[in-house]
Amino acid sequence: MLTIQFGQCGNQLGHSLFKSLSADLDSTDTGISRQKNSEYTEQSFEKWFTSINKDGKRLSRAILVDTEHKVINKICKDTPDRWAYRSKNLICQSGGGSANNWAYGSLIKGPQLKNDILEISRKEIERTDCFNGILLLLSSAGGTGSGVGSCLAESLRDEFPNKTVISSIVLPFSSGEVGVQNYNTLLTLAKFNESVDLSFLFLNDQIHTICTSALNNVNTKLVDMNDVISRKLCATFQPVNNAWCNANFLASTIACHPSYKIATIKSTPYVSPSVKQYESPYNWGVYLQHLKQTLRITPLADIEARSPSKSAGVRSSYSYYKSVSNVLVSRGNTDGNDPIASDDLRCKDLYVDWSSSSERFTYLSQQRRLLDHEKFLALVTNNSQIYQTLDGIVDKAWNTYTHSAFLHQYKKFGLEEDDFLEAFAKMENVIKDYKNL
Ligand SMILES: Nc1nc2c(ncn2[C@@H]2O[C@H](COP(=O)(O)OP(=O)(O)OP(=O)(O)O)[C@@H](O)[C@H]2O)c(=O)[nH]1
Ligand SMILES: [Mg+2]
Repeated sequence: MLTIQFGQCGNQLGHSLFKSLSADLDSTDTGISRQKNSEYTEQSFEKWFTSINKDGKRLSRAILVDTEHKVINKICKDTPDRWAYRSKNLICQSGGGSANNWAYGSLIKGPQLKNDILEISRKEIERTDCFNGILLLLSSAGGTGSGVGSCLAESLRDEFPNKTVISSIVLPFSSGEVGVQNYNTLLTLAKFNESVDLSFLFLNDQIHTICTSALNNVNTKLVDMNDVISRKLCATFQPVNNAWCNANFLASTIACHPSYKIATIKSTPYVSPSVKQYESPYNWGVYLQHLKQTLRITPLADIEARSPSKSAGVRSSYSYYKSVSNVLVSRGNTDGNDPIASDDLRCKDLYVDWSSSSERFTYLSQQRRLLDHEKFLALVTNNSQIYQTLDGIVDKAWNTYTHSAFLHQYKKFGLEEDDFLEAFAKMENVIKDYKNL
């Protein structure tokens, strides 16, 4: 997997991801035999790292891109003993960033940086025997991640038409950030939906609630939120027992229909470090039901951020958002007297009528523990719920647009009103498709 990290959020999130991956490789509390563990670590290393450098550190297969030095300098100083970035893979312009402006990032900065990024990507792909895919990390609200990221998503698609490209896009807090965030998000999602095979969306509001509620962290910072997102990504992408499961398989399974390429990752449990030592994990069944609840149509907000509960039975009267596809990944021991009844997520009423029963649900497992979790479950879900989030963003962007607010900031870098209208039309189509599921 070649990871390309754009802008502040992309780089900070990527840094957290590699910290988690490296910690997972070094974990000794694995719950499986040494032989099996070395198979796992070998596969994981090959996926995310290229080699060991002369200081004995793992070299991450990552490209870091920004239009200012601050963030990349900061994370390079913070690299722990066990892994490092390849210094030639840092692509950083000196400047003041892209000023939260998608047009500036996409139409000015992107074209300036494009050749360097493609050149390093080519080298990284040549270094790999069995290339897995490209993972793009960014936020949609600023100028670099959203704009340069959009420009590169398109260029990577042209340059590597047969490689799988997956994006992880962080959506802004719904209030209290910059006025143009909805424009930037609209333009980013419209571009990515066209260029990449699959996009994972992470909502900062939801991730923040997981930190404050499930993890009981009243002083939640971005670094804590990135840790939560990283665990979701690790749970999804770290090796599983099913050897055929690579990035291409995941993208084509989750986005099995070309009109539906957006997914979220629900996961459980989140246990605050202060209570971890006193808490023994629930049976798999409790976690499974908890994740199933996150698919329910309910006025209860943020079910994922609540604690799993033994009494959370699932009534047949519940109705669920319709899914196009779901992939469940379990990490931890499912042998012995606590098996996992994954078929519970196979039932027809969770899915659209037209999905084929063999395609709509996939269960992947890994007996090895992930990081410090005795049990961890991730549900990668492509379902209709996402239309509400998208609708909210597009609605707010449209409201700003009808007042012609901020438009001159975009026009001065070459973005026309027609480009906006095209993005609105594309996203309204996506929303309509998801809403009609
Ligand atoms: N989850 C998370 N969100 C972040 C992080 N850093 C920034 N954000 C969010 O990202 C958005 C701002 O985008 P940035 O990534 O800072 O912007 P950028 O891509 O560097 O673009 P410019 O600074 O405008 O050049 C806001 O919605 C922030 O809440 C992070 O480390 N984690
Ligand atoms: Mg920035």
